[in-house]
Amino acid sequence: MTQVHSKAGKITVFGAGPAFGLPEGSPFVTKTLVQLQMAGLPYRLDLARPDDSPKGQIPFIQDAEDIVADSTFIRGHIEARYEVDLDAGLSPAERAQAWAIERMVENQLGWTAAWFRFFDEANFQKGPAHWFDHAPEAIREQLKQQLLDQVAINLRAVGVGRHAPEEIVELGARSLWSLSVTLGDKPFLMGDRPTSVDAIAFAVLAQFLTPVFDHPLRRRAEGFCNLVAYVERMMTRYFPDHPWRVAEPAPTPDARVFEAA
Ligand SMILES: N[C@@H](CCC(=O)N[C@@H](CS)C(=O)NCC(=O)O)C(=O)O
Repeated sequence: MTQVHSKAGKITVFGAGPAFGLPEGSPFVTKTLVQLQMAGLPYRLDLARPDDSPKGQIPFIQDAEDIVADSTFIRGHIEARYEVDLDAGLSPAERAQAWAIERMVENQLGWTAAWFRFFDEANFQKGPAHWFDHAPEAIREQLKQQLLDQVAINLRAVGVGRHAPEEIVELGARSLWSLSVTLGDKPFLMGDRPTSVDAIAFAVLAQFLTPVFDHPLRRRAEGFCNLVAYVERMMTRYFPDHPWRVAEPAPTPDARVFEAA
């Protein structure tokens, strides 16, 4: 499946494609798609597996002869090559604050949502388990277990996976509160117009709020009305055709694991 955002685009973004009620299943790919739009650069989204990337993760992009992996380095590439500043208008102190928020969202908050997606059995079955729908039946369960084992290692490495579920909720809720207070009644995190940090904050918050998965952190996120409105605002602005939270969408079976192998 290929989604062509603009026929004129020369930048190809490699990502997961729509999934889980979201326009793009990976929050880091979503970040890149939003930042490309912020920069006014057309793109084309193609499906890829993390193994296809030089860094073993999505997103990565191809821009003419350059392949750039990792959303933050992709942003750096965009800003340098196309002479855009996604944080234009921000003071050095505001840029520093935005970076700190981004690190919290990427390196802590996102992992708390990931725990409930992979280690809540019902959520796993509705979501990531479908990545193996096209695998040979004889090895399907083994592959799911391998995935869970790898995610568990990652979650332990970042610390989140060492805690009880209720403690993970408290950690995640604290960061949701932090985002909610930072946003306040502004339209975007750093003020009246979107800047780079909005791309990842939106992407990760949408992962919490998608109706496909049910978990205590989704309900905590739903309690922050300004965050709910913020995600709707960003979704309308950057993915106007996406039917956001209109109904419980069917999970998107993702065949790329075996079709691309
Ligand atoms: N620091 C990376 C993180 C990217 C990332 O975690 N991507 C996930 C998908 S959301 C991935 O490819 N995971 C596969 C893996 O880590 O093996 C970035 O900003 O691009």
